[in-house]
Amino acid sequence: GTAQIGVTGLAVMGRNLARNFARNGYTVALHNRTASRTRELVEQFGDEGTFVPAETAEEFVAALERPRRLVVMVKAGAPTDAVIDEFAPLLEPGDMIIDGGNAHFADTRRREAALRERGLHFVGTGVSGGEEGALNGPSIMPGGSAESYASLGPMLEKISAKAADGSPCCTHIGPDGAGHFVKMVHNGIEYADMQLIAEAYDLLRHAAGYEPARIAEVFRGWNAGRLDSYLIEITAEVLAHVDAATGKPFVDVVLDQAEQKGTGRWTVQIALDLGVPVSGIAEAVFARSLSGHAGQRAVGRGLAGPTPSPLAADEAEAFAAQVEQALYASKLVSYAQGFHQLQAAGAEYSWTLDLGAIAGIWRGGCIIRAAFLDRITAAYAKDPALPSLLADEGFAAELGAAQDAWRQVVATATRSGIPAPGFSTALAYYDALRAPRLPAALIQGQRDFFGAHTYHRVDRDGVFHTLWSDGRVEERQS
Ligand code: NBP
Repeated sequence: GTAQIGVTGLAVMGRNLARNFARNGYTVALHNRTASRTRELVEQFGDEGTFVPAETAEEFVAALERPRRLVVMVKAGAPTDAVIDEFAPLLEPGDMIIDGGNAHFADTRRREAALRERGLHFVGTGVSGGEEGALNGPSIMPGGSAESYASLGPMLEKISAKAADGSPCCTHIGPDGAGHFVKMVHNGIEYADMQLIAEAYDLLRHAAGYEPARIAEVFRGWNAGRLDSYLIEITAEVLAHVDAATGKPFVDVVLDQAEQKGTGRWTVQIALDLGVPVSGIAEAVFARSLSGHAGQRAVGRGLAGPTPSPLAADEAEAFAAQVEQALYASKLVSYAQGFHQLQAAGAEYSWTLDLGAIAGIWRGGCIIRAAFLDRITAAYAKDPALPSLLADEGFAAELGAAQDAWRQVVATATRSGIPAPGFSTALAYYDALRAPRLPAALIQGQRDFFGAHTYHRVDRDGVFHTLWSDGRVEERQS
């Protein structure tokens, strides 16, 4: 075969990835379960590069140069297994199957182990940036063996987005499911970012009394500062948009029930298993879920709230500046939590994750791209063993400077009866980290009381249980 790469699964994502490879000079073999999609691609975009269309799996495999690089871009789940079962028997040792779908990392670990037994490389790869990214340069998070990356990496780096400094938004993340894991946490962080931005909007609208067009202006201003990011930029556009049919702000004609495809939920489920407090991501997932429970929300219409006390015009401007501080601080906390989850997963699954490099490849081609990610890369460059992003001096100083405003914003939200779960939980996390003593000591006492679950002491080593009926303390074998 002559094709350096093949793509099977030619819906929006696969088609655009195939075109991206072709536009970058690679010969691309094409295959899809329904052959009409393959023909359509060649008819519409055949002049963009060199394509080798194949109708059958055998033709497709024969079109590829060896070792074969076969990108699977089908619906995640059972379809991915079906495609693997179809192609694996046709492949030879050293060949690579690259799964670019949104697979659960546990499925990727299972598939990688099974294919490794047969001498095949399975490269679970996170691809971010939607169809637009797939065509013009996504952020790419490949897992799998280092050997496969040596052969595949340069091609993926070539078609990836480039950061402002020109570096590719693609790096070898780590073995087996590491790439899909990192993509999942990326999506979880995206949920938290979106929720925090939405809370900032809600507060500016209902506490400061700003109209959507005015809030769009505020966001444009923020986008010129440290919050400079794709999500802030598009938020300003959405808020400035006027519905053509009604002449109303677009945001006022959209049903306020947020949907989700599941990667945020996975992030939280796995964080619970790992014991990592990703409260910002969790609140974001719960907030979407709450928004969709129309029946529960109908009950809320009968519940009392505070007497409205809108801010005066001169207070509103100062408040908007405080919201910027609260948003930045809360964002920093949710990134610190997400990176804690990556750190914990690295330890659990024996992946050596380069956290600074991961922040680096999110600078372009993906939804959470932001100027701020350079700072995260710099923080890990300064100290690769940083236990938390909040341990970085620069970030800690910014949180210290933001905290008064942050507290004011959370207090205003509470007083005004405006829900701000993202801001509130981020602040609670910050304060919990700062606390010299946590009431966890009391919880240990309760556990020992009702279940003899034992406790450790601050003044002596060992495991203890109090005989609660008479106050005597027993030392237990640990
Ligand atoms: P879809 O997720 O809609 O999947 C459609 C493709 O899967 C078609 O090529 C279809 O073939 C193929 N397929 C199915 Br369904 N069942 C199959 C089976 N049993 N055997 C073989 N092929 C099968 O496509 P997409 O939206 O392009 O997404 C592709 C992957 O990329 C997904 O895993 C998705 O989660 C991920 N992703 C999507 C985005 C995005 O923005 N859409 C972003 C990032 C990642 P057919 O033509 O014969 O029906």
